[in-house]
Amino acid sequence: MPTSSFVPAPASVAATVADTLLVEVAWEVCNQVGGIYTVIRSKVPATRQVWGGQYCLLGPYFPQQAQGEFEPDDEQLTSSDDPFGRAVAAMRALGYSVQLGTWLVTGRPRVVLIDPFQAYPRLDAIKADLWEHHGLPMPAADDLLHQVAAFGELAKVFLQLLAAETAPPQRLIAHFHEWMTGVAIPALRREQVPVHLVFTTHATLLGRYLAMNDPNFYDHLMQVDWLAEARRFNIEAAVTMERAAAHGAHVFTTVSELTVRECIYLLDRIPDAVLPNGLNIERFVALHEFQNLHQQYKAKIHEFVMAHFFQSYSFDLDKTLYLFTSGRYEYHNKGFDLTLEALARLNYRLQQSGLEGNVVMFFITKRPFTSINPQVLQSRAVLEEVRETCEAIERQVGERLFYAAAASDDNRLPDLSTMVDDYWRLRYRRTLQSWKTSALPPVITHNLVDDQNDDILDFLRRADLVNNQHDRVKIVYHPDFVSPTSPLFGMEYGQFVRGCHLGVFPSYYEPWGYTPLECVARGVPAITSDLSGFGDYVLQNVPAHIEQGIFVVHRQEKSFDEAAEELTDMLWEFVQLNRRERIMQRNNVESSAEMFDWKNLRVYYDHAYQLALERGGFT
Ligand code: U2F
Ligand code: UDP
Ligand code: G6P
Repeated sequence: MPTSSFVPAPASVAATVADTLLVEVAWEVCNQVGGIYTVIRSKVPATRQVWGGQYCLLGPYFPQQAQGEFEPDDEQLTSSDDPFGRAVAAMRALGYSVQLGTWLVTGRPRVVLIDPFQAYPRLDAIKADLWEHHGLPMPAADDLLHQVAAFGELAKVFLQLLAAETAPPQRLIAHFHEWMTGVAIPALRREQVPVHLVFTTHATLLGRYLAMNDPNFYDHLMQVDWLAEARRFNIEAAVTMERAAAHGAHVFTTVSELTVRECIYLLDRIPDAVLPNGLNIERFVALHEFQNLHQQYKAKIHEFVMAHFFQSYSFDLDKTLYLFTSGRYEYHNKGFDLTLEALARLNYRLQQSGLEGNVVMFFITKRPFTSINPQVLQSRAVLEEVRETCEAIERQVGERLFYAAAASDDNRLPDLSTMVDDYWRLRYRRTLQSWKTSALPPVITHNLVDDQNDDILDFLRRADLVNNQHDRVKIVYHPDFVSPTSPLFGMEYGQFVRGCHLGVFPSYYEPWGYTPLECVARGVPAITSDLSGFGDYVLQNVPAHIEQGIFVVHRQEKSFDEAAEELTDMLWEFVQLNRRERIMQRNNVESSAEMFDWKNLRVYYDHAYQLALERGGFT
């Protein structure tokens, strides 16, 4: 496996930026799909710090998605010293519809968005060109591929016009993320547009498919016949585009050394650099503030847990730990299978031990569902009523006690139960009676479209890990992302993360994996794996990661059983920590987050840009 040869020498940022414009092109600008959105969005402040007004993002315009993210600003067009505005004006003069404005995220960068559908009347010609000149096949009816081809053509036109606005010694770098935008690269090269081209793949398309379907993916990687496999999965067009972009770019990069291997064997080009992913780390001035937030959001999770479980049986919330995993539903790739196995083993160990306390494990992912389970919603609503009843009783007793205290001629506390009206007593009893049930708390919060063929449910049923009262590990499978509008949690994902005690992400295939890093940034310890780009980076660059609350499960060259045992041991050790130790561990985690700040990791991008300027050969 390639190692530290990919660590760059410090680049001279000033030399790179002088007289250079940078356009970063991504499908997920103002359009959230997956992890790439997090990359470009979180990087904006650090990028702007260096590039200022010489930086612009370019992406497809989907009005629905852009709503709330994008603010048009045509005033820039009239400013003659703004080359981006001038290029947009020139493109509009040719009859194109182009949006220019600001992305409403921290750092407020300038963005250009282009509606791909306007090129549809010329789609046949665009597709014919891609095939004729670059051997890129285009199926007749694939919506995404059509949008991608159309956007690629329009991005090329924009960059041509921008290059025409750029007089030497000014130079232009275009940095494309993923094949969806990289499709513009071959034509830019063929037409010799003076743009220095960088292409980053965040995962190889074929790698993702193979990993999902081959349990020995890493052993077979070296022998893969890419074309035959791409045809088998019916993704030949996209894979060919990815290869064309990788080969056409002046500088080709990926996000982790794990993905380097895939690039070599599946794309046939050794990446010039690895650009690890960071975050925009915002730290509080006082350390206790993030600890207070943990307490505050944990209280919200307590509310959910009370509503979900206490209807059937109760347990001590003060001795309950909240663990979670989250991400797209890739049962095997995201390590849900390993996590479940380890939880079943942990449950057994806890039952055998004399240890107190429970674990509630949340699976936060996305699966097609028809509705939230009405029983779960109902329970939540009734618990609200219980709370209102208790508050009414509290008010009544409070007022009457105050009066009795003032009027009393002895110092004895009166019998408080006599101070509650019969109405409230009955209501209290009735509400509780209608709430309590002998049924077990459901393991899933929603009704899935296909409940019979769900891998998580299948495991839980087979292992009888179904929230029995005697189970010490309880499960909540929430097949939708957490959001403030969801009636069950009613909080942002980031708040949910803060309220938990540990994130569990032992992925089998994960080019980078933001979810554990996002835990660390919020001071929540996390488990990752050595088959995730992030875990691999931690192993190589953070010697004291265990003390800092980042745990890496070894999956390379290990059997499923061995990895499950290691994960079980990690969970076992975690549940044995006392509160004081957990608080200290969170402090350590939070203070290690700084090394993943883009301010520190941006240097890898600077280096790639410098290399692109050296290689372009236009000036
Ligand atoms: C990688 O995460 P991604 O965001 O690339 O992964 P996904 O969430 O699966 O979504 C993006 C992919 O989905 C495809 C396309 C993208 O590569 O192939 N796609 C699509 O089919 N249709 C669309 O409209 C848009 C995208 C990686 F897996 C993580 O480990 C990293 O953390 C992350 C950031 O580097 O990149
Ligand atoms: N995520 C989210 N809401 C959720 C769960 C996850 O917004 O309820 C986000 C999470 O913050 C992260 C992204 O989904 O930024 C997953 O990125 P990752 O790199 O882990 O995996 P990818 O989906 O890119 O393979
Ligand atoms: C934070 C709060 C403390 C609280 C603790 C609970 O540190 O500032 O007041 O006691 O969280 O920690 P725990 O790991 O038990 O949720």
